[in-house]
Amino acid sequence: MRRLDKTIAFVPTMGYLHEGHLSLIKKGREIGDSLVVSIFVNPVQFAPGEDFENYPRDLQRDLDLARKNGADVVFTPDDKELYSNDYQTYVNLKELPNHLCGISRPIFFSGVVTVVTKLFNIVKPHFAIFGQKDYQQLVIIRQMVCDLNFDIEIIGAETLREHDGLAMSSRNVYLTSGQRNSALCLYKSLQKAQALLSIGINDSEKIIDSASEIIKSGTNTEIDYIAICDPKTLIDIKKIDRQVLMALAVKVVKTRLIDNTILNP
Ligand code: PAJ
Repeated sequence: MRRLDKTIAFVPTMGYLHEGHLSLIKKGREIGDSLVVSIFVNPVQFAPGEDFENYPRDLQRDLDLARKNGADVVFTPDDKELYSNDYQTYVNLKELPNHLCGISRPIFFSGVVTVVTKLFNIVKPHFAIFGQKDYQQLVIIRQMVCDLNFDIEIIGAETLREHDGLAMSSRNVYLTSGQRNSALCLYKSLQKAQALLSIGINDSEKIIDSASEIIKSGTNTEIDYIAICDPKTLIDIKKIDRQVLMALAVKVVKTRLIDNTILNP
């Protein structure tokens, strides 16, 4: 495609595709002359004890969905194809992973950035699309592309939600119906935060306390973090006097869920 002077759009995923993934795929279809989707449950971004083995997989269904939504190529390498027995190289960032999800998942972003680097080198896209649902991941990929001089435009895409606000995620299948109900506390606390800010409460601590109350009032919920921070550096902000990122991670029994929003004063 490059030799034909055609552009390549790329959507990396770990599969078990949902509407959120499909919205990225549709965007990719619009942006590039050709569209590559990858499906690869990347072992090096899971720590021991996390859900690598149980991560939901359904390749046949994914291939059908990818094809129906406009993918020209679906790249589905196996583990040994990307990580041979003598594999040695990992890509790490100095600052951005030391916040939010990186604190409780210390090897996660090294694994993500390593696989995305490899996928970029294999696919050689002009554009790559990532969801804002994984906001820290998006910021980190943008930084890596800039730092390592990849000639790739990174495009951020909006978070798709279920009708009641729950952010779509492959991991939502782990939730029982009771747990799914508890999981709504993530979205509710983000909405409440914007409501508080709109009536002039701009103290991050107060907004985080209110979110924390909402989450704790749900059954079987355990807060990993709630943060209000600069959307580029991810450094905490105490007084909200400009656009900020509010991000949170909550465990509902064993399922760790994340969500975020941009708050506007
Ligand atoms: P995965 O969780 O499969 O997500 C693939 C892409 O879909 C990511 O860019 C993610 O932000 C986006 N996405 C997930 N849920 C979404 C939603 N509700 N709305 C819109 N977009 C959504 O993120 C990964 O895989 C991996 O870390 C990967 C980048 C593929 C590296 O292994």
